[in-house]
Amino acid sequence: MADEKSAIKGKKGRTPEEASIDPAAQQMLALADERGIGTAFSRADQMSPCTIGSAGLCCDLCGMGPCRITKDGMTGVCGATVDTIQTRNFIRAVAAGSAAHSDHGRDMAFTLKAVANGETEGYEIRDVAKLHSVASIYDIPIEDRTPEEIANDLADLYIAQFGQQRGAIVPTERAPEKRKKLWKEQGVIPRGIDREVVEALHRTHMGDDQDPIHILQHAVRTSLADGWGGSMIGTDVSDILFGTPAPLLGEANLGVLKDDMVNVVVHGHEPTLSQMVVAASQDPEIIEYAKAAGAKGINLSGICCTANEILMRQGIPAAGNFLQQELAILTGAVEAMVVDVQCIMQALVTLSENFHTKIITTSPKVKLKGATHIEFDEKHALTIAKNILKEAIDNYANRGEVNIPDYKNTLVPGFSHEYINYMLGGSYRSSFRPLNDAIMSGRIRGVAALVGCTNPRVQHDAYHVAITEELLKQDVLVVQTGCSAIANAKLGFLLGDAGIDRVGPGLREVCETIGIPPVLHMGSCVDNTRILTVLTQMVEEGGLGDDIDEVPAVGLAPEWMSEKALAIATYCVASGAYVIMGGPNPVAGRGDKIPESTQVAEYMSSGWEEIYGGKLEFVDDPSEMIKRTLDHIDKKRAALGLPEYDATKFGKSGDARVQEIEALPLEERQAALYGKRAAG
Ligand code: NFS
Repeated sequence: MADEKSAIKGKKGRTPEEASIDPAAQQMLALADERGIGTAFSRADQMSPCTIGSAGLCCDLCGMGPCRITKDGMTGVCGATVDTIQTRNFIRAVAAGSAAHSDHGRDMAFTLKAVANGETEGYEIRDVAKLHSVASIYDIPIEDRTPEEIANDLADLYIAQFGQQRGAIVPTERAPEKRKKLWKEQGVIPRGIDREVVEALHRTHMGDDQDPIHILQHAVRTSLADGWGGSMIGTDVSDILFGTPAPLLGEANLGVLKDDMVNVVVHGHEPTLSQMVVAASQDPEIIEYAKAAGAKGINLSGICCTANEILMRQGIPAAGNFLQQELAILTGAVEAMVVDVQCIMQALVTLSENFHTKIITTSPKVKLKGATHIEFDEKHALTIAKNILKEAIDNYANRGEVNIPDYKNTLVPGFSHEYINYMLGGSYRSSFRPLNDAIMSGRIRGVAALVGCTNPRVQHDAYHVAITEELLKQDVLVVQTGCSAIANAKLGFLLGDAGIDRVGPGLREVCETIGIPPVLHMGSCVDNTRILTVLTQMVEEGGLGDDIDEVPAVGLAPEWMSEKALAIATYCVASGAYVIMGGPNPVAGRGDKIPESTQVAEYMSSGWEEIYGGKLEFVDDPSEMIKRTLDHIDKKRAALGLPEYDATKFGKSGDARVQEIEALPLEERQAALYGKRAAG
C-alpha cells in the first residue's frame, strides 16, 4: 500500500477543483488528499500515459516484440507497418467492447429463456406489450399464445444469433432499407455475433490480415454485431423483463447516500442482479433485519450503467458515474458495493481496506482478489439478493466516520424510444412527426447524442457539461446514455425547470410544448441502440432523408475511456453517424519523435464518410467538438434543403413569451394578449 500516500496533490497532482467540476467529487478528493488515500485521479496524475501505446504504435501480438514504432518508415520485426499495427490494435479494442456488450446481451437472453420456462426465482415478464412488439418484428406468432410461449421462442431466436455461422443476424433487419442495402454491398452484415468477435481475434493473430482497410472493414462488421446485435438484444430483453422505461423522478450524486441507513451501492452493468437487489431491498423481512441492526432501513443507489438501469425503471438514485466508484467508498457510509461486470476498478478492494465497506463480486466471470464473492444465479436470484443485503446490514455496525457530501440533484430519466414516440402524440397519435417537423422548421437545429464514460485524464464531467450547455443554447436537442447522462443529471440539466432557462428559444418552445427536459436520458450504454432505433424511426417518419446519415445528428463521447466506447463509435459510424471522441486518437502518430501516420485516422474520417456517410474523429478540445458538431448539423440541414438555422426566428411562444408579456405594463400587456392597440 506504499502508493496510498499518493493523494491528489502529488508531485504533478491537480487540486480537487482541477480534477473535477462536481462539488461532491471535489469534497471527496480533498478528503482523500487529507488522508493520503490514492484514487484514479491521483494515479492518473502520477502516471503519464504511454505516448507510443496511446497512438496505437506498439505491437505486442507476438513474442518477437513488443515492437514500438518510433521513427518514420520503421516496421515491427515481422515487417508490420504502422497502419497495420494501428488497425490491429483498434479492431482488438472493438472486438473486446463488442464482446462485453454482447455477452451481457447473451446473459439477458438466457435469463429470458429461463423465465419463460419457470426456472427462475423472482423474475417475471413485466412488459408483455414490448414482448409482442419485438416478437412481431421477427414474425414470432403472438395470437392465442401465453407470454411465456412467445418469450421462449424469442429467447431461442436471440440465443441463436450468438452462435449463428452464416446469413445475417436478425436485429439488423430493423435498420433503414437503404442502410441494409449498403451494408450488404460492403459485405459487413454480421453473420453471427460470436463469429465476428472470434474472426477479429483470428485476423489479428500474428501473420494474418495485414491490409489496414481490410482489417477496418471487419472492425465495422464486428461493431455492427454489437450495436445491431448483442446490445440491441440486451435492451429488448431488459425492457421485456423489467419494463420499458418511462419518465419518473430520480436523484443523482453522492448526496443520495444516507447517514442513518444501510447504504448498498450496486455497480456494473447487467440489470438481472441489480433489479433483484431492488426487489430484495423492499422485502419487509430485509427492512426489519436492517432496523434490528440499528439502521432506519436500506438505501440503495447505483454507480455506472447499473445505476442507469435501476434509475430509469425504478427511480433508484444514482450515486455517481464511473469516476465516483472510489469516491462513494471514501464517504465511509457504504456498507457494501455490489458489483457484476464491466467498469469495475481493481483499486476498489485496496481502497475499501481503509473503510468498513465490503466489495461483493457476483458474476461467475468477475472476481477481485480480496473481495467477498457471492455468486449470482437466476434460479435463486431473490434468495441470493437477500443474502447480499444481509451481508451489508451485518456490516453496518462496523461503520466509522461518515462524510457524505451534501450535493445531489433531481432528474427525469426514462426516455425510451417507445416513450419518445408516445410523448410526441399521445396514445392515439404517437409518432415522430412533431420531432421531425421541429427539426425541419429549424426550431430544433439538430440532435446530439452525448454518451460515454468519464476519464481522469480530463477534468471529470467538465466536457460533458460544457458541450451540453453550448449545444442547448444552439437549439440542439441532446439525448444521453451512460456516465455522460449521470454527469449532466448531477448538474440539473435533466430536469425541465432547472435546465430550461439555459436553452435556445426554439428548443425551449418544443420542450415547453411537450413538457420534456432539454436533455433526454435514454438509459445505459447498451441502450445506445435506442438511439439507433430513434434515428431509424425519424428516417421512416419522412422529411429527414431516407437514411440515418442524412439526419442532422452527431454522436459525442468526449471523456471516453473504455473499449466499449470504441465499439459503439464504430457501429454508429457504420450506421451513418458522425462520431466525435475526446482525447488522443488511438490510430494517429503523435509528436515529432513518433511518425505522423495519419493514414488510418484519415481513412476513418473521410474514407468511412465516403462509404457509410458517417465518420470517426478524435478531438481534444471541447470548443472544437462543439464547432464540428454544429457545422455537421448545418451541413446536413443544407443537404436536406431545410431552412438555414436562425436563432432569432423562434421563441415567441410558450412559457418564455408568457413571462415576457407578464412583465409588460398593463396596457401593453393587453395589447399583446388581445391584439388591442396600446392607448396613446
Ligand atoms: Ni459505458 Fe457503462 Fe460508464 Fe463508460 Fe463504463 S459504465 S457501458 S463504459 S464508464 S459510460
